[in-house]
Amino acid sequence: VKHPLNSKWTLWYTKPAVDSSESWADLLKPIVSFDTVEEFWGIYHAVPKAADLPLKSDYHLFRNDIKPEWEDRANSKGGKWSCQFRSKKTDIHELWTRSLLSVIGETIENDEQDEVNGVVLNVRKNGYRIGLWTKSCNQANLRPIGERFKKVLKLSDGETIEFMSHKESGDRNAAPLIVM
Ligand code: M7G
Repeated sequence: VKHPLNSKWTLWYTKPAVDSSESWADLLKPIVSFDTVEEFWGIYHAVPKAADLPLKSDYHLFRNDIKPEWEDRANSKGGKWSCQFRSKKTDIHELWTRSLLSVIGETIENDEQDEVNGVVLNVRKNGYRIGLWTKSCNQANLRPIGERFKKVLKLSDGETIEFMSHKESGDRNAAPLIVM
């Protein structure tokens, strides 16, 4: 017996660029899609763990046929909640697993909501970053999702997440829309 998820999900991978001739689009590829709990766990155990990924790589898990890009119709008016983990002591495997489960199990938002498009893990020199991508920049919708995301990421008091619209994310001087 297989237990269906509410949506189909696709895991994407961005491989690290070897040289600057490789574009964003060359580096980003879909790996596998699934729509049941059992398929999810099979894939989860088959792919490299978060802590074993190389620098400058990303995992992206996105709903249905949404591409993990700002340009996708579902993302273009939205943004992301993001949290940076600089400490080497962070158990990124656990936090990424919790993030994946909250998204595919849809506990990150209320039943009547349809805000969350996907979740992204960036592996960078200055640490890991987990981003939760949303359809809109509607603050009333985003705040409760952000509160849940902080619990998923086990943040302590004083640790914050930031929401940035994708439109502004290219602008180095832009301030986040929400910090909490
Ligand atoms: P990043 O991986 O979000 O952050 O973006 P980083 O600075 O920590 O590495 C790195 C670069 O990847 C951006 O400056 C863009 O050139 C490219 N890039 C990232 N994203 C998410 C997109 C996207 O959605 N669309 C396009 N066209 N390029 C992107």
